[in-house]
Amino acid sequence: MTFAVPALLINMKIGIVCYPTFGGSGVVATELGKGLAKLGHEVHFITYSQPTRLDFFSENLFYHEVDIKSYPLFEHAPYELALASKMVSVVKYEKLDLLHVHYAIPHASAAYMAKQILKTQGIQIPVITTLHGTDITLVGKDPSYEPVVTFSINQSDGVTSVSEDLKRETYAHFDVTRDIEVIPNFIDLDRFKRLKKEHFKTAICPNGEKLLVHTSNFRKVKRVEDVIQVFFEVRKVIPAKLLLVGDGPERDKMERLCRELGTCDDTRFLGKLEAVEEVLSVADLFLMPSEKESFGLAALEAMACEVPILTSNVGGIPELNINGVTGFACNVGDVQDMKEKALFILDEKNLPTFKANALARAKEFDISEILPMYVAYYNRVIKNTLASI
Ligand code: GMT
Repeated sequence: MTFAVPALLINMKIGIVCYPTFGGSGVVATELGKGLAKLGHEVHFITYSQPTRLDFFSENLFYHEVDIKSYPLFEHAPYELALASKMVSVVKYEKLDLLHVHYAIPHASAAYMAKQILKTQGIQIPVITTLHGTDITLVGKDPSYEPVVTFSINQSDGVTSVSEDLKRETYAHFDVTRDIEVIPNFIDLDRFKRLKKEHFKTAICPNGEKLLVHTSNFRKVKRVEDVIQVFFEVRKVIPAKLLLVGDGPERDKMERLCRELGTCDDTRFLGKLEAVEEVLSVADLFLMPSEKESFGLAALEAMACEVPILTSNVGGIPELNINGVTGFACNVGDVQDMKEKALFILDEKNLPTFKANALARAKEFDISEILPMYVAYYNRVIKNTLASI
């Protein structure tokens, strides 16, 4: 990786707060932290468990576990308070320059509380909140969270969103007065690339079948049932196999649907896989028929592995998937259209072009292009915050 290093604050001390699990926001936050550490910044992750992709040693990476103390009186342990307390101590003792929280709920409000506590101790800490998607489009809009989400976004010193569409959605549904900087998701093309895995392809598709792949957290919003229905339709026309990567609340239902449609012999549920690039390396088509999707990081990972994508046309997906070029973007739930578009892409006359286009587009989102945007934004926010004291 080669990055253009901005003139200001060469070595920052940055606190990153995220969900450390398999979700897209946690992946973006972890990869961002790793990229910043490679640039020489000191990065402190503050989470309730070790982020999934942070399982190695680096002199610039630190991990602070949030201690969640429970008590018989609590029906739910007060995570937000434990997180705010941990932020206070890490900012104070590690002398951080900035807190960057990913996913508004409850990270932005916990950061606000930490900031106020630190202020009483004479410490000013700028806070940046990155909006990832469901924190705005699903959960955040709910009246049980909306006032706190609006307040904590407005109280952040900087706000970023992962697509223009998510920025529009935020202004449409929340009384947000802050400027929102759009910084898209990114990919490390050194890791996500088409690997030589022909033996794997032969094992799954022994008769040259086309391989369709879907990866997600199997939540309702992902519409995994459409993946299975599209596959069912495609398989009526050409020999094909389906790999489903990930796990979540809809998994059982999806296994039942496969049994009902009689597609089980050609479908494999792989569960949570860390080396997803190995599966993507043998795929012919990636499916993302989501109901809502603020960016679609999983689709970008597929494109980096030279896999065309068939998606819905909602949210920020059209900012990634160029219709008719890198794949197709169809109306949510239009299985017939998706089937026709899938067959068009999978036609050997078209497939090589779609594959090449997918990779070319993915290159525009390489970490080396996007990381400098975060560094420049950090510098701007720190400068503005210091100027306003
Ligand atoms: O629901 C998910 O897909 C997970 C979620 C998350 O926050 O962990 O992903 C969201 O953030 C990703 C990273 O910015 C985006 O690429 C996904 O599009 C977004 N998911 C949705 O909007 C549904």
